[in-house]
Amino acid sequence: MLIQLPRSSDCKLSDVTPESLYLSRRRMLGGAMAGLALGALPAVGRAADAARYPEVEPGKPAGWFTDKLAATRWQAVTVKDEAITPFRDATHYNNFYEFGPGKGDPADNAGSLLTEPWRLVIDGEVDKPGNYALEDFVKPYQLEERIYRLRCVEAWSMVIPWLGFPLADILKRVQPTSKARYVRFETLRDPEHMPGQRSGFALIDWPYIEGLRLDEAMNPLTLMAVGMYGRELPNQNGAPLRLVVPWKYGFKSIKSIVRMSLVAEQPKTTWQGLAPEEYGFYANVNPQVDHPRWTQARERRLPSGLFSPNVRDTLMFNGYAEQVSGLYAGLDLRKNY
Ligand SMILES: Nc1nc2c(c(=O)[nH]1)N[C@H]1C(S)=C(S)[C@@H](COP(=O)(O)O)O[C@H]1N2
Ligand SMILES: [Mo]
Repeated sequence: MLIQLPRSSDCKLSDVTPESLYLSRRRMLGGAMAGLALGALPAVGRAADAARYPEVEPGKPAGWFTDKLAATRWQAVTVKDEAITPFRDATHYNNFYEFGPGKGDPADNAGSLLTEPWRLVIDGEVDKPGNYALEDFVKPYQLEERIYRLRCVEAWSMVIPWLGFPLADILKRVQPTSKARYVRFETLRDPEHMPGQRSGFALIDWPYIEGLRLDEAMNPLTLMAVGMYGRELPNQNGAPLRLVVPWKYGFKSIKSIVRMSLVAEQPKTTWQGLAPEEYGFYANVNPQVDHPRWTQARERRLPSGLFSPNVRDTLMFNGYAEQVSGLYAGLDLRKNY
C-alpha cells in the first residue's frame, strides 16, 4: 500500500499508515503513536486523496484519550471512493450556536469552553443511572474509527473520520427500563464560557436539546464521539463528547453533551421547537423531501468554492439506507420529516 503524505510532512515512509495521515509530524515523532498495532486495513488513502490531507493540529490530549488510542479499531467503518474532508475545513466551518451564528465563530470562540473536568449524567428510565467523570465513563469502551458523511440541513456536507464508541454499548450497560422509548441529550449550559448563550441569538432556549428514538439510538451506526482525525475532538466540534448520527441532518448530532436521559415521551428538541414546520424530530436525510426554503436533492461537499462548488446528489438516508431504512418501515417520511 503506497500512500503519499503532503510535502510539508517529512515522516519516514515506514511511519506512513492510514491514521498517520491525520497526525502532525510533531505528534508522530513525539512517539504518541509508537507501537500502534495495525491490522490489514483497506486504504482510505489512495495517493490522490492523501495529497489533499492537511496537517492536523495535534491538540492537547487528555491522558485517558492517549491511553485508549493505542487499542483503536481503525477504519471500522469507511466511505468508499469519497475523499476525507481536510481537517482545516472540518474545524473552521462549523455550526455550534453556543459560540455564535457564523461558520467561523466556533473556531474563533470555542477556546473558552472548559472541557476539564467534565461530567456526564445518565438518568431517567434506566436500571443503572450514573454521574460520571468523563475519564471514568469512557473506561469500558473500545475506540473505533468511523469515517462518515455529515450532511447539514443547510445542504453542505463533509466526510469526517470520527473516533468514538457505539451508543448501543453505553445503553446496554445502563440498562433502559421497559418504559424507555427515547433518549434525550443535553449540551452544557455555561453562558460565562459560551458567548452565544449570552447573546440570545436565534431565540434558542438553552441548553441545546436533541433526541432519538431508542431503536435509532441502538442502531450500530449511532456513535458517541470523543475524537476525530486521530486526535481528541477540537472544542468547536463538540469536545469532549458528542453524538454522531450519520443518516440524519447534522443538527441531530448534538455537541458537548453533559446529560443523557432515557424517557418515555418524545423529547422537545431545539430546532423542532424553534421552527417545527422546517425542522422535524426525525430529520432523516431525504433528497425527496425539500426544506420549505430550499431543495434537499443536492449538496455542496466541502471544500467548496465559487469556481469548484463540488455539488453532488444527496443520497437517501445520506447513503446509509441499507443499515437504517428498516427503522422507518410503514412511516410516512413526508409527514415525519
Ligand atoms: N450543542 C450544539 N450541537 C450542535 C449544533 C449546535 O449549534 N449546538 N449544531 C449542529 C449542526 S446544525 C451541525 S451541522 C453539526 C455540525 O458539526 P461540526 O461542526 O462538527 O461539523 O453540529 C450539530 N450539533
Ligand atoms: Mo446543520
